[in-house]
Amino acid sequence: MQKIQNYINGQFENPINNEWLDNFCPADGEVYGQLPNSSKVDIENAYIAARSAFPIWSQTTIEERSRILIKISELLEANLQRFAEAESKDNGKPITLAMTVDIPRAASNFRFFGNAITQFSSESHESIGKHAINYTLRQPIGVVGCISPWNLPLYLFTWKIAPALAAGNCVVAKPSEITPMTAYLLGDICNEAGLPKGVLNIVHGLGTTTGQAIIEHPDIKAISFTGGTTTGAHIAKVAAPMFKKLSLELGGKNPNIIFSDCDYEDMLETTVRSSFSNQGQICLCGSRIFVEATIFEKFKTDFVKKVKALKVGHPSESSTNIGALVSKQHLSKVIDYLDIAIKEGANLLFGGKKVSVKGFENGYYLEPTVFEISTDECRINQEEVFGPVVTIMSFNTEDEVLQMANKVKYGLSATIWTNDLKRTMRLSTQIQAGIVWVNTWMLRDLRTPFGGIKDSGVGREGGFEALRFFTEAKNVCIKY
Ligand code: TXE
Repeated sequence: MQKIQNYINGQFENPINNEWLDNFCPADGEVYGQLPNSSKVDIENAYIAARSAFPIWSQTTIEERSRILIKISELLEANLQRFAEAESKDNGKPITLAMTVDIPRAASNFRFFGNAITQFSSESHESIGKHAINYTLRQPIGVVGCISPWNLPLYLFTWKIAPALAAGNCVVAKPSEITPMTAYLLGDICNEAGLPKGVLNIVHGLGTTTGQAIIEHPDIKAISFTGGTTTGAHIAKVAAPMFKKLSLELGGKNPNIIFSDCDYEDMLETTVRSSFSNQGQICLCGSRIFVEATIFEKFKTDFVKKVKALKVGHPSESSTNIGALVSKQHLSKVIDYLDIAIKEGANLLFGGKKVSVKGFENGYYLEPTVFEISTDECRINQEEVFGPVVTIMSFNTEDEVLQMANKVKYGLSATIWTNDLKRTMRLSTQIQAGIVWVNTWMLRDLRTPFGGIKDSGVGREGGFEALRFFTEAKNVCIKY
């Protein structure tokens, strides 16, 4: 059984209290490893290492920081297969997804921010008539905390770490206790790439203890967090009296709005993906599908036919479309929502049952599930299920669908399918979301801002937004 360790000051260490947590493989429900159940003391040690590394790292030239980040990216690419296998085993996601999305994107995160920092500039303003010049310094904050979830483990972990490091900060990071493996493997890669000791520290453990120690730490002055909305609210409350900078990327309940004038086949293919990729466990998944009444019946038939054809199977098989859900607890949360939907009168069009995969009967598999609903007020359409479950509902007018799209507490992303330019402009400005896709889904350009409004969070990451978050702006005014 593999025991993973914390990565502190460039070295691998057991937790001080020698306490361990089990790590389950979602594909078969077996314990296959252990991870540290770290305490406050481990976080303090990580903080001390980061603080000691900060004077040198923050003064390291931009070229050198960039070179090291790009080297990490290259090493991740060279180890693609090994990382993808680890990610798939730890999370239950199809290996094909880990090979084509998760690990390549983790490598891109380092490459992107390694390059972006060389282009990150600050402003200067001449105060005409006052004989003064102002310029703004963008200084690293110091030691920052990065806390990431289990759905896209290395992808989201590195999405935070890479800009934090690029900007000259030192980091105390905690991956999800449910999927710690690739973050653990990253430590060796960082050493090989020449990242100085203490610049990045990775501490494993539970959110309520290890994570809590990061957010409570008085000298960790910025926290970048991705996870559930309830946890996000808790972090905001703890951090507020210490005036920490916060970037919170939280849940979503995203509308996918389909008009009859769209490119139908493209829409259908993409809607299957936006519904069920990663077992529906992506905050950007379009779990509320609204279809214009004139094509509703056709869409219903075609969509359900495609969903029926998806293969639920062991994540390591290349033919698998839908792997295992991340944990037993999460599977049971999703199943509870199926019961709630039925009780509330939703019409089950397909799915809704656990799947027994031969040889892996204890794995956490669930059929992709489609409900037809007649009111958007039901819980299955309002609350974040975060599983392979979607609702479909028809609409008649643009105004009606806009109202329904906005009538949830979340505001992360939205997708619109139409070829009508004026409608595109009207809806994209009025939809309450941080990200709007038109005739596509999850097409990401890393230069663009990423984040949500309402209960989907505060702050933006991506591109220079992330570098702004991880720096303090200081204005200097010189009179001459
Ligand atoms: O997330 P948590 P959970 C949603 C999804 C899911 C729900 C709960 O609906 O069902 O959130 O998932 C750490 N101080 N998303 O419980 O708890 C925790 O250890 C500091 C949406 O798994 O928010 C982990 O590293 N840290 C989402 C991270 O927070 C704490 C992705 C996320 O865990 C902490 C995942 C604390 N007190 C779930 N408590 C998205 N936005 O993509 C927990 N953590």
